[in-house]
Amino acid sequence: MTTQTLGTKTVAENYINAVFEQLKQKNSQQSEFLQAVEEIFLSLIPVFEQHPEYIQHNILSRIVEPDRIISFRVTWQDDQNQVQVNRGYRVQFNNVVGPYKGGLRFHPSVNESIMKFLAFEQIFKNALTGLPIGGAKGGSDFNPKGKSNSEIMRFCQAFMTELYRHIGPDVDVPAGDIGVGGREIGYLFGQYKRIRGANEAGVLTGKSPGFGGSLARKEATGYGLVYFVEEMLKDNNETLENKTIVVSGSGNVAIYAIEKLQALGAKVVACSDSNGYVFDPDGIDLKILKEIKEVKSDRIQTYINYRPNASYTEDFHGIWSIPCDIALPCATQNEIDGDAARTLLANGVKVVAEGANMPSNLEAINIFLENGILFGPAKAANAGGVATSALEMAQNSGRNYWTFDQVDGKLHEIMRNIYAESKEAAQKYGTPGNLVVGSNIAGFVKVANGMIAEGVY
Ligand code: NDP
Ligand code: 2IT
Repeated sequence: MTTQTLGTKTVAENYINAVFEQLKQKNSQQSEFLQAVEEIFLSLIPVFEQHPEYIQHNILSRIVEPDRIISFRVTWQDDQNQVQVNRGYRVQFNNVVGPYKGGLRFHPSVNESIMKFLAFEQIFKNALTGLPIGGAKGGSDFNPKGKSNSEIMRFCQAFMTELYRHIGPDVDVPAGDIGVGGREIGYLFGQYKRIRGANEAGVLTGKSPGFGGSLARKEATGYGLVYFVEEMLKDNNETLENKTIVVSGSGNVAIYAIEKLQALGAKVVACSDSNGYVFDPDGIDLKILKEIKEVKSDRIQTYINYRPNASYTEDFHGIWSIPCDIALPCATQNEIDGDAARTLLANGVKVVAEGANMPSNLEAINIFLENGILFGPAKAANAGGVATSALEMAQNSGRNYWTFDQVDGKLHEIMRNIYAESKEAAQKYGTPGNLVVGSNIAGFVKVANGMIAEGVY
């Protein structure tokens, strides 16, 4: 662990350090996974000091080991009839609170470490929503960029041909993540249905509302993030009105965060993709952004063809040098390092909230917290997506649909509750205002208590 815990001697700290050391030895190559675990472990020291029963039940050693990791070959044919091979994963980490639940990521960087970090975080995020969902993640090192629609379809069908035997509406319910949106979920669902010979709508979420999908699921992560930021601001007698905001990424989470921010009177001046970022001093034109990304699947660079005052810079990380009141990283893990955090700080940022999973590294988080920045951690701030997935599961079980406003209203309430619970846990355990500690503890306690109640297994 970092110096924060070195040289200390309490029973709780010794236990936490020992489990982490063992984990490091066993998983020495898995830097993202170790990073996610370290962040949570650092938050849990006060909890273990007050709850020796968690040590007695050896909760930490149990919780860091996934229930199972499924890895499989995905073989498919490209448009030139060449046979291609990718690796697929599903990490079923913990189902104490409910069926395994979490997205699928299709991106060339996908490996076991990234799958495990995402699935591990999902356990606590999902518990925080207050809904009965456990933690999982899956995906493939398949690169969707440049693939035709037919290739995407054949890949999704091949992926599901292996995955179907491991999932089910009461077992494990995948959804989207990077590179997996409504189109991919449709192809995956079609294949699952054909293989099973039954329409089990609740096996996947993020479906089209035409065949069991929930209204507002597409918008939910971005909207939920903004509802969470509103709560943070409200506690400081502030609103989003006229705030200057930088949002990284230009995918599902970024687009719908921008939509809600603009509806609430904020000005979003920049967004990005993995090649670079655009700065639009007049405010990002959402209609153009949607046209580029959702209709044409084009690069963000083309935005400047439509907007003469906008500029493009070929450097994804440079986006954090744009002065703003609020920064919302919505692209990927570790996109904000210590240097980016210091730059944001020097330029006067007041609020940072994470739409992506683990976008800030540990150094960046510490810089934000030490300098009094209002910091909304991913597990809490981006939980609106998976929460609405759970609402989709509820609608599928009830064989009905709720209206957009009904779902959005429930999402709003869930985000308010997550904020309140995280804030309360931070206060209770001696770090008022620290939502990293608060959300980690609030999520962890639900899972740990469930593990004790359900017995050793
Ligand atoms: P999308 O695939 O829709 O969009 C991802 C965006 O991030 C794209 O602009 C993409 O650029 C950029 N990006 C992806 N990988 C990288 C990278 N390695 N470096 C730089 N830029 C990158 O994904 P989502 O919007 O769904 O997901 C974004 C983040 O939000 C992820 O961290 C995901 O885990 C998290 N999240 C998503 C939820 C959901 O419901 N979808 C829920 C909660 C969290 P490019 O097009 O160039 O690849
Ligand atoms: O990281 C996430 O929470 C997601 N990608 C959404 C998962 C889900 O099951 O909706």
